[in-house]
Amino acid sequence: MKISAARVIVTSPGRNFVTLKLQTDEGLYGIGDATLNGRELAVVAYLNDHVLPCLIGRDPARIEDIWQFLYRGAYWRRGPVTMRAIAAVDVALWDIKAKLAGMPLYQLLGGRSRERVLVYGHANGEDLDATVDAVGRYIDMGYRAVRAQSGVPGVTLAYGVGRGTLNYEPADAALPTETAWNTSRYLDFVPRLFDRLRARFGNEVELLHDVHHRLTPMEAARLGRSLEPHRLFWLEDATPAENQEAFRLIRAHTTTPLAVGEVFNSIWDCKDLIQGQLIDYIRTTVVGAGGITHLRRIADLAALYQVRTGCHGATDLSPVTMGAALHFDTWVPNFGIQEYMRHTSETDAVFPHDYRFERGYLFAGDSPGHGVDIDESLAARFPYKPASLPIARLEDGTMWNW
Ligand code: KDG
Ligand code: MG
Repeated sequence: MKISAARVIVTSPGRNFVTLKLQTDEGLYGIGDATLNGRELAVVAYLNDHVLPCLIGRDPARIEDIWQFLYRGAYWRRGPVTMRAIAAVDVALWDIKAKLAGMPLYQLLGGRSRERVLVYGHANGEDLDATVDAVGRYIDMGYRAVRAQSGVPGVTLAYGVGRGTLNYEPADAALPTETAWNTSRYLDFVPRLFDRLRARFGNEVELLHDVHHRLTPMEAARLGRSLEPHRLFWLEDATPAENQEAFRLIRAHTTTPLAVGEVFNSIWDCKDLIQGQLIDYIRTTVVGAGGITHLRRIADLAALYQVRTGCHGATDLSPVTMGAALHFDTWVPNFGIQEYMRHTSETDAVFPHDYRFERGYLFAGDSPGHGVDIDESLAARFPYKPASLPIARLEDGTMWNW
């Protein structure tokens, strides 16, 4: 069998997605996600100009060799654009291999380690009352784990606050929206939010919170310590992790579990965090880090240090990533949790899939492959729309981490 054609499909059913379709000379095809929020066309160009011409005529069964060819062979290694392009190829190849075997992808990875995949949803509100109500709505929908984000009094456009729907999309304008940040107000507010949530919902529900890179290591340590009584499932991205060593300081001061890694794209971004046992959950996902082939290596390293997985699953990762991630989650021995932000109904229609949500869990389907397809004629009805992620500045105008 040979790869006979490769095509990139860009569609925007509510938001932009980049999908790779690899076809074989025997009629089988596989699809992979290559979406990079706000930088979609950079990955399209990388795939079209540098990756796809090298794939035609290759044996699709040689997943590992093609991965090494695209990673080592590029000379310029890593980075979000390269690793997303590699991920799209890798996932499409696993899809083909599993379809050829007539098996759901989790069977090829080693089979089931669990019956269902625990997920967390995103509750958010413009203020404390609205956020408490939003968490209640997620619990009513059956969620057992909920991420809570709230508007902060005195902070314009705090991270993670949606506009009253289940689908929060931060890439809201062609050019970046500017938001203003105030750390003191945030640090005073967050413990009050979790006081209210625990008082209202008790300890049964798992609660999570995303700092979205806004704090320094010492501020993060202070927040982690102040949230210890609220028994969070995790505190996410408490400080930027380019310097992995920074987490040592946070770790020394708090027992609140730490999660990081949605922006990582290789094992090298988290090697010290894992080996130093500086985190509890690794957030890297299939599309972010070179596909199933590389994510598996990260998970295996993490398992040695009792670090568990918590794959990124925001709506800017397409249903193809969600499908592949659910097969990975069904197999991976050191599974922690899976993020699950619901896609719009338009997106779900463009990407027919066989995974399903029930009472706080997602279930990978049993059809051969990763179980997600693309309806190309429907996709063509939603043309690409430029959209950027926001930026954050401190109140004096200094650029900050969004
Ligand atoms: O594109 C950026 C989003 O994926 C990110 O803001 C979502 O932080 C996020 C999360 O935890 O889902
Ligand atoms: Mg996050």
